[in-house]
Amino acid sequence: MTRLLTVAAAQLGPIQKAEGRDVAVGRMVRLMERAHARGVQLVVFPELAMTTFFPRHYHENTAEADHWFEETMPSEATVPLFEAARRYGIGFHLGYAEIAHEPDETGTLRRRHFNTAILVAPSGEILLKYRKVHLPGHADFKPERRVQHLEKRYFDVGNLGFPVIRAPMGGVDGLNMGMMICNDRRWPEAWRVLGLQSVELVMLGYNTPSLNQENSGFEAHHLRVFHSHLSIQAGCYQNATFAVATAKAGVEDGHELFGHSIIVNPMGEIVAMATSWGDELITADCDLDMCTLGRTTIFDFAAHRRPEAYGRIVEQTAAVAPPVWGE
Ligand code: ING
Repeated sequence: MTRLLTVAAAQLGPIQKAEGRDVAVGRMVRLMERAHARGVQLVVFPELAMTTFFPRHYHENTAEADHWFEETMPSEATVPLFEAARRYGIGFHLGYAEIAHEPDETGTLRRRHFNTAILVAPSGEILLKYRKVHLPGHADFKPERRVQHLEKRYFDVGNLGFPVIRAPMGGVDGLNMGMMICNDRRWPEAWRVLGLQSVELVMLGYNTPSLNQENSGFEAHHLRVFHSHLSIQAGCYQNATFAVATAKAGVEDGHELFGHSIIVNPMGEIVAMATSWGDELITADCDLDMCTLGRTTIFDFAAHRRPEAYGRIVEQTAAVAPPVWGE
């Protein structure tokens, strides 16, 4: 029996700092309507999908950024999404800023902040939650930067690992689904941890500036999209999985994010790509049995991986250069 799932990347155009969540959620519901008309069974929305990319804005008192976060899920702002999911029988992935009251690593109950994504079944049940592990940028104001990137200021490092669940979706009885968020896609370790759980569909949202904001060297503009696609295509090929990668794009209060959302198959091929930097729905029929070839031949992990040679990957954080020859 063919395991076929019709998926969509529901790319969002810009959300201005002054715009409320209702504006973005309204646009997202309209994208779900369009997805329903195309027979889509699972929609992937971007990272931090309901608000502007607020980590570009500095707040001395980080509590001033709390209004960008959801304290419950579903939250009042997201109810229309859960209602649309039920109405259309569509599952959805949503990226948002999460405040959670839970113990930290010392066991102290705290009000914690995460860059979070959830997978929601058509019934409204939250099937999976992931919290962003690789937080790029910096924690303190950096005057030399063109634009700040303060994810390390506003978010805790994700504490859920990279989970994969096997759950029904669309007409498929059991499908291995996992997530990552934005910068995670640049780290092969994230893909491999999902691959070691036999993931078949990776969902990821991103908000990525179209120009280098670090002022620390020349980076040709076209490389921004190239590096994003390279990372996702490699991740899919090397772990024999599909991925749906969805951008929030366009110019937010003068700051440009690139779009070019893509859906990639287990051979690493881009099977659909957005070409605007606005609200755009791209779709693909994923034959999940396409994952089998890679994971039973070239990426048959049981047959070919040699963990005894990989110690550095978990033993080291920073790179350690070798001693100079002959010294
Ligand atoms: N954004 C960017 C990303 O990883 C970035 C940050 C851009 C890092 C380009 C390095 C190079 O796509 C988020 N939100 O992670």
